[in-house]
Amino acid sequence: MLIKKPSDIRPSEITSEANYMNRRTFIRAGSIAGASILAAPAMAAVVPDQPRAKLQGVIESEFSTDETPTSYEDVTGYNNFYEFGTGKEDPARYAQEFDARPWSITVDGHAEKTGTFHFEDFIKPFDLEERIYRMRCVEAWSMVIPWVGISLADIVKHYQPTSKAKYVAFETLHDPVRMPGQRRRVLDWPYREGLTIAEATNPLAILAVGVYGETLPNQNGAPIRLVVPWKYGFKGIKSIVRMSFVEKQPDVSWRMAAANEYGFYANVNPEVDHPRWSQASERAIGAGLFAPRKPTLMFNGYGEQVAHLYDGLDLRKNF
Ligand SMILES: Nc1nc2c(c(=O)[nH]1)N[C@H]1C(S)=C(S)[C@@H](COP(=O)(O)O)O[C@H]1N2
Ligand SMILES: [Mo]
Repeated sequence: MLIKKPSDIRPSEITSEANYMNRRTFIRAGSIAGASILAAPAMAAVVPDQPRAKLQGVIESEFSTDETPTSYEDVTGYNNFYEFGTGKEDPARYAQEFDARPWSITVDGHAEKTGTFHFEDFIKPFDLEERIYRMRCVEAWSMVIPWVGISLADIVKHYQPTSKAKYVAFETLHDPVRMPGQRRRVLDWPYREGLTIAEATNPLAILAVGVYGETLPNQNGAPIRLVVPWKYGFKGIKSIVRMSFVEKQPDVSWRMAAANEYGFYANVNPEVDHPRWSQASERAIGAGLFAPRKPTLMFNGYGEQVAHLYDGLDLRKNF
């Protein structure tokens, strides 16, 4: 079971859980009230510009899994971030000198509000939440990661996309001086990703700014990266500098590289194999060499929350 239901809550947790839910309801009621006195979030999100700095005012999310998180060492030492090399240990080694400040994010396309914002101003209107999510890489390994992030739905709504906006596209910084892996054409830079508006406004999608209660290490996508727990890890684009509201399905990096292997949707699906390997089971990073592989769950176990997004869509064709 992934997400706690009331019946799973231990008696000792009930008081804090109830307080938390009340606070959450209050916060949501406040944001629905629009321009009223309750409109401001409980906390203006603030993220220190130092690596491994403690994040303050983080709300616990109701969406967390109750699985034990993967160790900090594995979460920050076994990564995919081709801008810093293609080996799993390259990002931790070669991203250390990267300075993720100053940072700005451009919001453009079909939205009422657009512009270029300092990272600090971009995150300020929102709440910071800790969400412990199960992550599944297309390479058939998985982790459980305590992200700290902002609801992507809240961010999207803030910019008021128009009816023409059918997708949200994201881009990573393109700077071969600061990101040495971009000097090789292993991908068509910048790294690009996208979601439908319905996916981007699903409550499970977040833009993460921290992990394990601290600011995001460079190798995990500082200062801000996407996390979509029901999709393969490659959808979780790192070090985002652009968010565009677009009408047509955007180009996305791995599909551009190999359209027969990687689709736009990239939903975790044990029934649809990658052309070169099975997607039916996964290896939990940190569980040890002899630990049995775990069966992979449809939508990574988040089906109850997201299956409706794909009603009527053939998930074999739209992989
Ligand atoms: N910009 C960028 N984002 C990226 C990647 C990348 O190479 N470049 N790799 C993706 C892949 S394949 C995975 S599995 C996740 C890994 O995230 P993590 O290292 O924080 O676990 O990042 C994704 N985001
Ligand atoms: Mo991945």
